[in-house]
Amino acid sequence: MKNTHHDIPPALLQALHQARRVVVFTGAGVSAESGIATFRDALTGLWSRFDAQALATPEAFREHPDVVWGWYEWRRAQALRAKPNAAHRAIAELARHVPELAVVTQNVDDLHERAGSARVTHLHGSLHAPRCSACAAPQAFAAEHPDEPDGGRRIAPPACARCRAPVRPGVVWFGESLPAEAWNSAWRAVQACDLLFSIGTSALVYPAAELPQRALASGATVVQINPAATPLDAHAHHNLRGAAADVMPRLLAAAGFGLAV
Ligand code: BV8
Ligand code: ZN
Repeated sequence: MKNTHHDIPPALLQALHQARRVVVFTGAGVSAESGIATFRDALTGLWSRFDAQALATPEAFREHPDVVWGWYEWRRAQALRAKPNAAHRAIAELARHVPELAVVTQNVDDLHERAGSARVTHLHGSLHAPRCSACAAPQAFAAEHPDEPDGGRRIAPPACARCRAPVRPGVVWFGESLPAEAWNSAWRAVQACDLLFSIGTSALVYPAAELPQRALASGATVVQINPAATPLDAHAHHNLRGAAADVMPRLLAAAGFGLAV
């Protein structure tokens, strides 16, 4: 069948048709079209004077718990308002057309799950799993969430229901190690895959950014989807320049995996 979708290389379609184990590795760019600010530009208003890397740390939480908690509550409000976009849906649909597909995400929102992806590994935790900063007991959120479209505000973190220490966001901060279970399962999936998509990530944060390199080393085909260049450009077999919500549905259509109407 002639490839009517101009910029999906036939070699990529062939690799996709032959793939048995696929890994879809995603970053904040896959949620951008759902209105969730990518990590690098999640700093407006109150936080505009902070650098994301400085704010997403245990030190920042210790020094200004209300600024950090307020930032995460603002981001959680965004995530709760957001809807999965066509990229999330195409990734969920793709799993129906290949023998095995694992989603490994750096994102802390739950849009992959809400789009129907069954196997999702969160390397950097989740906005929806707060825990005690001292005894690590999981905490429930109070029903309401702050609705701060911008500017945000300081919010004192709640006290742990068990030991009264401050509750912290359930995410992995810079300088913290990734959850061993998540990292091991992502590593195993990448070792075994024959095709890895790297979608919407600047490929700058480690150890997550090692995963596409690992896939290349294991002989997998690596496909990158990003409107901008990243350090992965030089190594990926295919670089599809564009927005995930635009490219992913076209990729499935070109492969004859058209989204179920
Ligand atoms: C660890 C959760 C040690 C929190 C995050 C020097 C060299 C190398 C490494 C280091 C170093 N110094 C320090 C380190 C280690 C550090 C690190 O890698 N730093 C980097 C910045 C150099 N890593 C760590 O600290 C990690 N832990 O190493 O522990 C250790 C070891 C052993 C024992 C104990 C300790 C922990 C890293 C996890 C940090 N937490 N997130 C939160 O979310 O607040 S990472 C954070 O950045 C985000 O969560 C995100 O996951 C990650 C990467 O960002 P991206 O997802 O790529 O998003 P970004 O905004 O950067 O880019 C968006 C992309 O989308 C762009 O490319 C854009 O073009 C594209 N895009 C935009 N629109 C679209 C699109 N793509 C497609 N479609 C669109 N429409
Ligand atoms: Zn506690």
